[in-house]
Amino acid sequence: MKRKLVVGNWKMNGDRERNQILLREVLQGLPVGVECAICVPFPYLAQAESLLGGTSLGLGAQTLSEFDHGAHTGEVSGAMLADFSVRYVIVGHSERRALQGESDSLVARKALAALRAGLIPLVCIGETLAEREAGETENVLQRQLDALAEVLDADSIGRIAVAYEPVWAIGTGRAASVEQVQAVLSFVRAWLAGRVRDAGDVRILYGGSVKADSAQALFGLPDADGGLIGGASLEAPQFLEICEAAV
Ligand code: G2H
Repeated sequence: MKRKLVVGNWKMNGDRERNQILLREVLQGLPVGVECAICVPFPYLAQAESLLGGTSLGLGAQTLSEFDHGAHTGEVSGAMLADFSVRYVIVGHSERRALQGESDSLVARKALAALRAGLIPLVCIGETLAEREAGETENVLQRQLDALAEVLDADSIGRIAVAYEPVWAIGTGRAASVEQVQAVLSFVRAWLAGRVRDAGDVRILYGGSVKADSAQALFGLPDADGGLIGGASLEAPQFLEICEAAV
């Protein structure tokens, strides 16, 4: 049976001392029966790799280059991430789409680069508040998903995870309602079913202001396979409660 996946996205937070405390606390309370991971900033990959070695907490990164090597100053390749025991990589987070101008097609190429390196891309999609209020949610998601299918073949799509993160719910404390989330997750599942044979095996996560008190209801939705957790992953007790809610 497909276990749920809960991934902490530290974003640009942490330092060596705090990371060590946080990771030790998380490792002490990690539940079984759920797959958990944390996506740390690049400079802390080595530290996290050594603390996580031999544990069941997976290591992830927050982005990668679309290229495998070469003259791309400041970029980090999938192979480099794999070299630090990274298993997951977030691609297309809305903060990068908005602040770094990452396009739908670049996100798709990054997902492909992750798969080439043997990583699992967590591909983020989601609409802004203006798009939702204009009734454009499904069109936006369709466009973001279709861009993936331009670059990834069916087998590759079967190896990604999709994270639905409504932009208006990110870091705002305003999580989407369970009805809103399920409606989108089933839309994504239907899109997957049109492209891959075992669409039910592809994990679809929800992200956006998930907290310990909202996690259970969100993870209980028929098409929810886990969550991508930002702010709440920076405090061990809260992150652990969220992981527990996915068991
Ligand atoms: C959405 C989420 C993690 P938060 O960005 O990717 O962050 O839980 O803080 O809204």
